[in-house]
This record gives sequence, C-alpha cells and structure tokens, in this order.
Amino acid sequence: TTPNKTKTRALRDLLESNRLEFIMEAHNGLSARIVEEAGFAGIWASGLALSAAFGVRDSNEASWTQVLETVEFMADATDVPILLDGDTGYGNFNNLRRLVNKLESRGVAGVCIEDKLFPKTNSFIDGERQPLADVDEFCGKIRAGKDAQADPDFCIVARVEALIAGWSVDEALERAKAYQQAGADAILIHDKAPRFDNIQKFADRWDGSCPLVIVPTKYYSTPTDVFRAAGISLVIWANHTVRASVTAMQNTVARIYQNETLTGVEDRIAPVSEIFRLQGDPELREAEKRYAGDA
Ligand code: SPV
Ligand code: MG
Repeated sequence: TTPNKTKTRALRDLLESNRLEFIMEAHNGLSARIVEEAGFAGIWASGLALSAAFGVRDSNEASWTQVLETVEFMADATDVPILLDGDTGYGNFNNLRRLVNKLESRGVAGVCIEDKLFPKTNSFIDGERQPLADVDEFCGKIRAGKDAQADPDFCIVARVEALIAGWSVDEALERAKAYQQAGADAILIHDKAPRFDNIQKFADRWDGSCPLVIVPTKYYSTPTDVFRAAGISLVIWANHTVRASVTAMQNTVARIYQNETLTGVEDRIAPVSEIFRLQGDPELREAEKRYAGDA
C-alpha cells in the first residue's frame, strides 16, 4: 500500500483495481481492528451487524447518528477504508447529503445505499415482496450525494435490490444502468438465492461502465474463482465477524453459567493482555514516557 494514501482513495482503488478484492464485516472498533489485522484492505460496516451489536433489528431502529458514532470509532481504530452500509440513506436525497458530509468528516471512505424504502427490512427476511424505491427518486438521491461530497474520491455504491424483491435480471440491469448514469461509483447487485446464476447473468450482460460488488452470504458455496471469472470487482463478506462472535460468546457464557467457575474457560479465550494490545495500550505506555514526566 502507498503510504499516506487517503482512505477514500484506497476504497476507490479497491473498487477500480483489475483484480478481485475483498472487504470484511465489522461492527465496532474492536472488530474493525481485528479485520484490519487479518489483512483485509477494507471494512464493511454492515447494517445487520451494527444493529445486531446494538441489540436491535435491522430495520432502522438505531438512529443514523448512533450508526455514525459507531462507525467513527471504527475509523479511528483502523487505517483501512470503511464502506458504510447506509441502508436507504436514512431518508430522502436531503438526508443523504447530510450523511455524506458527516461520513467524510468522520473518516468514512464511502457509503452504500439500497433502492428500498425507509425504514428498510433486511434482504433475507421473507414475507411480502419488498417494495423498491422509485428509480427517478433513487437517481436523485445518488446525484444529491455525489454533489454533496467534498472529496472527489468518496464513493457512493448503489445497491440494486431487484433480484431480492423477486424482479427479473432485466429489471436489475435497467436499474443498475440508471444508477450508474446518475453517478454511482459502483453497483452492488444483491441476491438471496443459494446459487450465483442470476448474478452471473447480470454480470454477463453488464456493460462494465462501473465496478460490480457482491455479497455472497446466501450463495456461499460458489467458488471464488467464479466471481473472478464473472468480472466482479469487490466481494463483501458481510456478517461473519458478528456471527463468529455470537457463537463464541454463547459457548463461553453457557460454560461459565453451567460450571460456576472459570476453570476450563481461561485457556479457550483471548487473554486480557490481548485485549490491551487490541486497544492500543502499548502506545499509551510509550506516550507516558514522553509526556507524563516522572511524577
Ligand atoms: C448488511 O450486511 O447489512 C447487508 C447485507 O446489507 S445483507 O444482510 O445481505 O442485506
Ligand atoms: Mg444492510
């Protein structure tokens, strides 16, 4: 990586590079740091994971400023770019403008917005066919967001929910083209099918006018080389940090509850020293030597 490259430039480079790139979900400062340390060149601030960590539903129950506060901790904790899952933009074009300004000032490199209605429903929750945003209205939102950004490298990713909502690949392509022409820096084409087939068809017919982003949560058994061959630019592993932590917490908490002792747990979990390290404590020890005097 180039030293001093801005985070916005780094995200743009991930989207525009010629090879398949990967970003990984995080939902607070600690998980963001773990994702960065693993080697990932970018972070997905997942709406699902953030809301789950707050203990609320992925239905815009957490306010946008609560999300903003959390994503600021994540940005402070890391040097790699963060792409925020901005749901529908928390309102209309005007709300998105304000969101973009605030994200820029908090060090977030880009935002993904989806063409659904506020309050959104998670794409994997079944039930009624989810209503989609009007194409013109969503294009206006994209244009407003692009006009609002001060840094030309800040990225707005437009997420097409047509396949999720049961529409055709044709409808998805039409929407994607409109969003690209409205100024979107990339298109996230999402699907909940267990197979990659529809996205493959979409990718085969996509004109390449901007990069494609995917979230393979449901078609996880598709080999990554298939994504590569399809010309996908960026893969988002969207929720595996929060899901891994849920399993680890459930197992440890149950063991302690049942056994009424920490014996048998201590060796299975991170030592406290590892928590200190992830918090950046060594830097504070150094700083104390420099600044705190002898007192
Ligand atoms: C998220 O991670 O919140 C996403 C991806 O938006 S999904 O849950 O697949 O909708
Ligand atoms: Mg989401």
